[in-house]
Amino acid sequence: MFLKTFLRIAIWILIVNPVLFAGSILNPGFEFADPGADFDTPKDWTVENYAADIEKFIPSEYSGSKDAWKIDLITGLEPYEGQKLALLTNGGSDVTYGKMYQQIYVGAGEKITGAYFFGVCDYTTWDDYAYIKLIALPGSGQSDIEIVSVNLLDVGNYGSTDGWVEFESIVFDSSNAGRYILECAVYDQADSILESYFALDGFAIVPEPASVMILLSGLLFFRRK
Ligand SMILES: [Ca+2]
Ligand SMILES: [Ca+2]
Repeated sequence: MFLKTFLRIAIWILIVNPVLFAGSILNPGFEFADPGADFDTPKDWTVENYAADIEKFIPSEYSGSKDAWKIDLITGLEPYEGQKLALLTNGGSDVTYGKMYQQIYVGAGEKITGAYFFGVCDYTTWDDYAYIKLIALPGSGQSDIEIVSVNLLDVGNYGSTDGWVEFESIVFDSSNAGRYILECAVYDQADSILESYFALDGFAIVPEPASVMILLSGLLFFRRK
């Protein structure tokens, strides 16, 4: 009797649960845009200052140098996946950051993956920085979770990452699964004259095979008894 009940619950967790409670991000690959006056923004993402939905990132000439960038400045940066990517910048002497965010759900046994590019036109000690993080909803009892944190010191003066850098979050469990604000931003550390860029693409919420294995091994353990 107990075994039957347990098997039913286990099967429900394995089959029904991922369908009902699988995580979701809207427009995770930035393939869809909301038309804007100066630039299109990524659909389903709330944008502050500059976050553009573009087909290719070709750095324009601006006040900051890109002498140590590790991408071809002429051909630019192609999307990591699909036809489009999102580009954030803190450019503009009166704008100190660019940001986009949306509320997401991430389930137990899942992790968030994707790719970013970070390029600075600034130098130490004006350490511009960028991040991807989950912000806990008020009253949820959860804590903020950092996914990516990258700083001018990581790429050097007037430097950049070597193209796209793949990232993945922690694997969530029943204690921290739930709703969060997924926020991506690039900030000026001190001056806002020399800009930096943070490109993002290919976000996904994927099941971690190990957590499925733990469920399956638990099931086999009970079968043996
Ligand atoms: Ca894309
Ligand atoms: Ca700056």
